[in-house]
Amino acid sequence: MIKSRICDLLNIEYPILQGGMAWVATGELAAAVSEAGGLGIIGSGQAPADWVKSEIQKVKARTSKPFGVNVMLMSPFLEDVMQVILDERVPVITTGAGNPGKYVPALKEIGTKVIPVVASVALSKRLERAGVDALIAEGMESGGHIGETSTFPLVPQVVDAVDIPVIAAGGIVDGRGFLAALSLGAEGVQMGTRFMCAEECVISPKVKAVILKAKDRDTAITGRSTGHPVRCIDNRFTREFAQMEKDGVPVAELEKLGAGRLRMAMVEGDIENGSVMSGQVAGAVTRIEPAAAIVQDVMEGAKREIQKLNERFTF
Ligand code: TUI
Repeated sequence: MIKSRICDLLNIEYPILQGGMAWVATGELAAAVSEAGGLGIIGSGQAPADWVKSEIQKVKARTSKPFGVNVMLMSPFLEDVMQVILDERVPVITTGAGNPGKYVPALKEIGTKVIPVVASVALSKRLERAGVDALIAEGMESGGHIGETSTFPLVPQVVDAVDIPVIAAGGIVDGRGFLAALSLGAEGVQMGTRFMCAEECVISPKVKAVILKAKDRDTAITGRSTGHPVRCIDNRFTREFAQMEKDGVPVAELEKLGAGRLRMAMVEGDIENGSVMSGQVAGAVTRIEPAAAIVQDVMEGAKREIQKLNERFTF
């Protein structure tokens, strides 16, 4: 049993959150993770509010345990999605790609726990002052939209800067990473890439195959020139995009080129022309298995690692 303030705050058994990945984390996956004792999170991405509502209802039909919704703050449907979260009294909201400060009072008023994803100490301090319940400090080992600091330097600096609980994300895939995160001062972890290969994850099997085949150096970052760096599996599209950035193609044109690519990969299974967003840990994901097996493996692995440390070192 490894319990933390995160378990009490969120009313969950294990301090493991499943990343709210756009086009990936549907109600099926979120329900499976929550039912397994972690926190499943629906990824609303740039989806319209009625899609988010139906995924919330899917989770509620499958589990009575707490779950979350991730809100991508660059979504064109942001206000409507926030309203659905309020109407449905979603237990937990995580946010990404921006500052959710102005939404905190309304969410807190109905008892929704607010846990923004941050990539810097400055935003962490601002959000603690705004009254959020916890933070997810996400290193740039993560897939998708990322900051510029890696998990090892980021997490302890955020932990030292705030009093609220911190959850580590980015580069965590097993019990070793879980334990490392706790050593850095985190009280829980969020994992995305490994849950992409959960049986309950509804993405194209072609994407799962790409993750399983990936090695340690198979991701690439594009979009730095647009101000929105994104980590994906290196493919035809990332190479074309990188060349255009090098050639100085205007930002507006690059953004147009990137639109719809995540769906193209995750839903349509176009693994060469779509954005196969994935963390650097893709190389360490080796099998497709139920979400519950992933949660159990991380917890069991962490306990084994504690034993190993005690055998290997004298404290
Ligand atoms: O949000 C993510 N990862 C994502 S979102 C996404 S969907 C997407 N679609 C099209 C273009 C781009 C993305 C795919 N992956 N992770 C959480 C995260 N948030 N990582 C980094 C940040 C972040 C970055 C800057 C949070 C706040 C921030 O600064 C805001 C401020 O105002 O200071």
